[in-house]
Amino acid sequence: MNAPRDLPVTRLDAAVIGAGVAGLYQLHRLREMGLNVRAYETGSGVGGTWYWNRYPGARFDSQAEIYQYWFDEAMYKAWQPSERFPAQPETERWLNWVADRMDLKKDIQFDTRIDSAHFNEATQRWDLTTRQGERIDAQYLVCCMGMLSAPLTDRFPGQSSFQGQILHTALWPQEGVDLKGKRVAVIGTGATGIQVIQTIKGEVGEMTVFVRTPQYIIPMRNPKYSAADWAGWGERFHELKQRVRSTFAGFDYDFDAPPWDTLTPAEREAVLERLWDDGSLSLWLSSFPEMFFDEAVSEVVSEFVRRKMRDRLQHDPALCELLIPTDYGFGTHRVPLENGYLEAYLQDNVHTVNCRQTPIERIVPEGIQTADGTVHPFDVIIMAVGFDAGSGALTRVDIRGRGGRSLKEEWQREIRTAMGMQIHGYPNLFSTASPLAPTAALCNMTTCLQAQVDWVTDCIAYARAQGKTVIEPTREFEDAWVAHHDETANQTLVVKTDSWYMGSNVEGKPRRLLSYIGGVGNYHRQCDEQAAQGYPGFAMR
Ligand code: NA7
Repeated sequence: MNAPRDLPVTRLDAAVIGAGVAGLYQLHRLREMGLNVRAYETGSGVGGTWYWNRYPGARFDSQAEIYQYWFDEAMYKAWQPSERFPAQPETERWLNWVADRMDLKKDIQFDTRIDSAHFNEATQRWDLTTRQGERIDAQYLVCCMGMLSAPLTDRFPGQSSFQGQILHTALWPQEGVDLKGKRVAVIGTGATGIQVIQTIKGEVGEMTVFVRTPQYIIPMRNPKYSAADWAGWGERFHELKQRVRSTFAGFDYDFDAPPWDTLTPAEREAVLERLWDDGSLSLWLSSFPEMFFDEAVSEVVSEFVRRKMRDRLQHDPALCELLIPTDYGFGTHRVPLENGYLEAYLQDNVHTVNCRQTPIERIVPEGIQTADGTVHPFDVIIMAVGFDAGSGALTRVDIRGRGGRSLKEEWQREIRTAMGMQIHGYPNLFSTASPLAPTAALCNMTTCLQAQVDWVTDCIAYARAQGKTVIEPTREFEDAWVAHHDETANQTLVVKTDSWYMGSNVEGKPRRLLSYIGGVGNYHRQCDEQAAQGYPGFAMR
């Protein structure tokens, strides 16, 4: 299938899709290289995740000192985060400030959705069409479309019949939503649902939370940052920049507790207590790696967290049964940070529906009907039901590679990439935050996105310096990467737990751990080796 020929054509060296954390930096790097490059963004502003996710309570849970760009020390020092875990409005402001400082917006086309991208074998270039009626002819296509950018909006039958307001958290209206005194439903208790619930609990009239899978949580400690605090982080700029690239998950903490077997139960408990009190993801990503491999260790750590949760739920048997996980291990899927989430359920105006016992059947004009026939009436339904993660951003676009192969069709059978940055059969297509790299989930996003952008840029520069016009991973290298990815994943307990990490939240999605779990440092070492050896896993012509 070819793109329509009668649309106006823009000819580029490189087209970047997306103007979030990765897209902004990619645009900067390719522009710096002297390429004629343009970024295309569906939103009306920069920010990606931080443009779309405006729901109440949205914030990141990487510390501000490492959720940063590392290419400009002065820029790092000039921005002053207000707290350790800033909320969405501040992060959106920050990304706008970065884009303005780098003068990036003049090369970003907003309000533009790329509908198709076809590799033209005659010209060896990409042919893109936009929904707005434009064609783009580019040598390189770099997809910086985010790993959580394809929201699952059509989740329940009857959604359009609802007479109140129905909202997916990732498509929250810019003007906000007045929830004061309203009867509000929240469906979903993932990281997003938790942020929503704890934030709106004091504003709504009545709130009913539809809980299916309960979550382990860690209370967030979120102190304000003064100018002096930030100056202190600024002094550590070079050290942090190096460190985040080599730790397990791209944070400044790492698994540095002594081996589990060498400690007494009391000593283990002391480590867990210390990390719990840190109020960050360190309990998950820098405590005992053994919890990812050993069921017995996993159970001890899980029980530690359950105990904390029971205390906060005042040992209410029904709430504990509903809200404390028992059938999967702590950290085998995303652990949300929270602040007052569990306490919401102790309020008189907060009610629950146990979707394990009475699943949601459909949305009706008045509200939500559950399998027992009950209709729960609402004014507003908030769907915090997640995303087609990792692969969804790419499969929403009609991407066709060599021989007309369709990425959507291929990934319906099996999701595969070479190091998460290229795909065999799709020459000169690069991507960030895609499956089989740590950026698909298990990384502080700014760390891994920047490293991927740097790798992509260096790869393009290398090929050009060699006089090559086309780069594509070999089938053998991609096979080897997939095998390495699976082997690493299958040693862990993560593959046993259902969640978006495994693609199991989307019906029919092939099961595979989306994120590379061999560690960020290890991943970067392998990427660096490919580059240092002249990209032996990639064919250039
Ligand atoms: P998640 O983590 O995928 O959470 C989605 C939630 O929605 C989860 O609790 C689901 O329960 C629930 N859900 C989905 N479908 C249903 C139905 N049909 N009935 C009841 N409950 C349902 O998405 P988030 O947006 O919270 O977080 C995604 C990532 O964004 C997060 O990990 C951070 O990295 C940022 P289930 O677990 O399927 O039983």
